[in-house]
Amino acid sequence: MTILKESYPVLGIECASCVKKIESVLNKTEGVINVGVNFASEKVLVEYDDEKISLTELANVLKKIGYELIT
Ligand SMILES: [Cu+2]
Repeated sequence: MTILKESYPVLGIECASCVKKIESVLNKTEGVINVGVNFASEKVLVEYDDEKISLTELANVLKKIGYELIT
């Protein structure tokens, strides 16, 4: 497996509950190992197994809950 750890900007983060929501949804997503959302910089640091989930799939997970991952 290939573990990637990358930081991406996310559009739509407006408050602390957005941060919690993104973290909890991504933490439950198969292939995601670790997630950290930085509210001030509106970025998500995500560590994931790229054989289990692609960046496109990660972006789709966020899209479904109303956020846009900029890749
Ligand atoms: Cu919010």
